[in-house]
Amino acid sequence: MSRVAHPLLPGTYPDPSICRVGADYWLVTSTFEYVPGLPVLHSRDLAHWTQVGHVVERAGMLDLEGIGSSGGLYAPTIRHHDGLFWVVCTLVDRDDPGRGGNFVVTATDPAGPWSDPVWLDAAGIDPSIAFDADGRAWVHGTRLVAEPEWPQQTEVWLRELDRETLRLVGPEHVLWTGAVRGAVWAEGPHLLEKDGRWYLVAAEGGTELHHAVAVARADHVTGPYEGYAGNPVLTHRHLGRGAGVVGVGHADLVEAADGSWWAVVLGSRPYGGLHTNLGRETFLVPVSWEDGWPVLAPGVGRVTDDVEVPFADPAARAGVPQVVPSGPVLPGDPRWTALRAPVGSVATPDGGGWRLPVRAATPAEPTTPAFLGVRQQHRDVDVRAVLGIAGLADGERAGLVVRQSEADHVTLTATPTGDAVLVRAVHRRGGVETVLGEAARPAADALTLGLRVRGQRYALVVEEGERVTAVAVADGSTLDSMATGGFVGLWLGVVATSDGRPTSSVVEVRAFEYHPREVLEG
Ligand code: 6LW
Repeated sequence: MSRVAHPLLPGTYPDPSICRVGADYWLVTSTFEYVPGLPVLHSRDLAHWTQVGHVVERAGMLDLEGIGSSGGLYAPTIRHHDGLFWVVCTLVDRDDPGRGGNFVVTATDPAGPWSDPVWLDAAGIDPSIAFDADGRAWVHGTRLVAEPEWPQQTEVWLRELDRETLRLVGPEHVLWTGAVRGAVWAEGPHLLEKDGRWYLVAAEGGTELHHAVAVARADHVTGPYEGYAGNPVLTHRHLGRGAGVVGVGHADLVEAADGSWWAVVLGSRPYGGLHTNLGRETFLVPVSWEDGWPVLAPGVGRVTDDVEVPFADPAARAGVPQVVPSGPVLPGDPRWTALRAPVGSVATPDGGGWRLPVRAATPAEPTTPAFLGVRQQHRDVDVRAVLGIAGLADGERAGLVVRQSEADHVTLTATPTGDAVLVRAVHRRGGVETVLGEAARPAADALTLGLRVRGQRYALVVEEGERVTAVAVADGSTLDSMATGGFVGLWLGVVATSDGRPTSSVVEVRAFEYHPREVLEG
């Protein structure tokens, strides 16, 4: 018995895509405006995952400058064929539909390096790629229907990819517009070949509460595709808002080494009302086949609290996903992300923290502020940042940020003002700033700022030895994507800004710690 606690990947790991090569499973997820982008995770048992790198990890590999929050890198697909790993993905600018598009990258080692992106001549989002028995590559994706029968009607298209030139060639085929008439966003399509038939697995209903997984099949990759009479094959849309996991969809199927089948899906765990601060997370469901059709979560029909993976490593502690170590987040930890481009941070000589150049940009702009952060992966978590602020010029500030987007975030920053340090908590909500609280401290070279997150209560604190003083408490239920729109959960990080003035200052992030407060069993 090897029961694996859900979610498989806590925090913002949406749109999971998975493939197996021999004994190894590889998984990628969306990262939007955060870089490095598209984490690559590895597992030997589907249960325990270790991040080995990122697909988009070189400066300049993709230009995300100016791309607003919840734009950026959407819904990658990872596949392996003939010694090569393939990732197809979309770079989205929600304010400029003419920018970005679908691209393909390849690597011989999924840990990288990945090739520079090659843009595909195809509109829409959520590209996927499948290889047939002859080695021909078939790219498919989702796009809005040109003359829709209903608003936000989308269609799944397919074209062959020339593997040498990486160009789409031959005729285009429209495969599918969803199982349900009137359903929005038939999306996240993945084609797979099994027992001489082609299966199209696609999400529909939109990525929020009505999300679902549907399936169609055909004798030829180009169709015609016949929808399954048992659709949808997985959804939580009928469970209501009180369900422990909502918005389940966007499945990718994989055959395990023992011949069993599995699907990774996204879903969200609301708390404190219909609020999903942890974003869309990755879950695992078993798959069986009946009469030539897949049954997701047979006998249960839903994502469960935990899942039995017979071949999972029993020595690994259940309930402790390996992507979430507790304690200091050191430079080199793959959880660190910046916004849109690297920020020029350098590990401190002791390797315990960062030297972070201050930037003129603030977190309110869709550019690259001096920000380094990690996903909020737990409902209850303590964060502590020890900040060396001696290098800040008067009026510059450095501190912590609870981030949803440019328009919605909370900062707790320290500003040297001569003989004192002003600590201020500000909530930027829908683009409007409100000071939540202030505290003055004597001038100092270093300061420890912290977050005490308990459900929707985000206490912003100053730590002085054992003494912990709350400067303000922010309401987390104003920050999640249900409240603000968008596709991401919250990030917790450090930020340093001169608020628009030219600067060459450097802040020392001497330590950044992330301590989940949930009691982990095992
Ligand atoms: C993604 C789409 C979706 O491209 O959300 O869940 C979008 N569905 O498939 C962003 O993650």
